[in-house]
Amino acid sequence: MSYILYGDKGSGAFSAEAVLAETGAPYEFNIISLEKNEQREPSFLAINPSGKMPALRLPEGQIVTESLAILLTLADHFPNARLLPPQAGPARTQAYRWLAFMASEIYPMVEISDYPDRFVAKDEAKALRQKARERIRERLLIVERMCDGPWFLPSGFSIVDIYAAMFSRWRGSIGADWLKEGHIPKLETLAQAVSKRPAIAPVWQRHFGDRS
Ligand SMILES: N[C@@H](CCC(=O)N[C@@H](CS)C(=O)NCC(=O)O)C(=O)O
Repeated sequence: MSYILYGDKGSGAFSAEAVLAETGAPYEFNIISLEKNEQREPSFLAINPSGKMPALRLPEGQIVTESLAILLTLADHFPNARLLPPQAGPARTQAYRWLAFMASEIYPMVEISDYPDRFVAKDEAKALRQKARERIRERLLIVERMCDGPWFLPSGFSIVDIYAAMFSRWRGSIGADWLKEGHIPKLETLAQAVSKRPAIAPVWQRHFGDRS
C-alpha cells in the first residue's frame, strides 16, 4: 500500500509531495482541481470536511489533513530521511517555531487573499485582498530576516525549507509585482536550492514549472 496525496498543482499539496519525494516512499497523487472547485465536492469533503488540500491517506488508511500535520507525520515516519533536526535539540525547537509561524500566521491569510468574497461583501473584497496581501508580505519578511542561508536553519536542510519555498511561490496570493521587486532574496535563493534537490526537482517542475 502506498500513500495517497490529494491536492492540486501549485497548491499546498506541493509541500506534502516534496516531502514524500525526499523520503522515497511510494505514493499516488490524486488531483483535486481548485479551478473546478472540486475541493467542495462531497467525495473530497468526505476526506477533508474543511474542503482544503492537501490531504494524505496513510498506507494503513488513516487520513491526515493540515499541511503542517502532514509534514510532521511524514518526518516521523521516515526518521532516516532527516527531514527535521535531532529531536529535543535547539534546532528542532526552531523548526517547530517557524513551521508553526508559517502554518498559523501566513497560510490563513492566503484564503483571505484568494477568496476575499468569503469574508466581506463584493464591493469590499478588493480592499480586503490588498490587506491580506500586505499581512502575507509582512510575515514573509519576518521569515526572510530569520533565514540563515543557504537553508533556513543553520543545522541544514529540513521541511522548513520546503514549506518556506512553497509560500514564496504563491504570487497570486502575495502579488506578482511585489515578488519581482526582490524583497525576499534569501527566500528566493532558498527556493532555488529546494527546486534543485534531486528528489524534489521533478515535483517542483510539475507544481511551479513556470515559477522557477
Ligand atoms: N490549514 C490548511 C490550509 C489549506 C489550504 O488553504 N489549502 C488551499 C490550497 S493551497 C485550499 O484548499 N483552498 C481551497 C479553498 O479554500 O476552497 C493547511 O495547512 O493544510
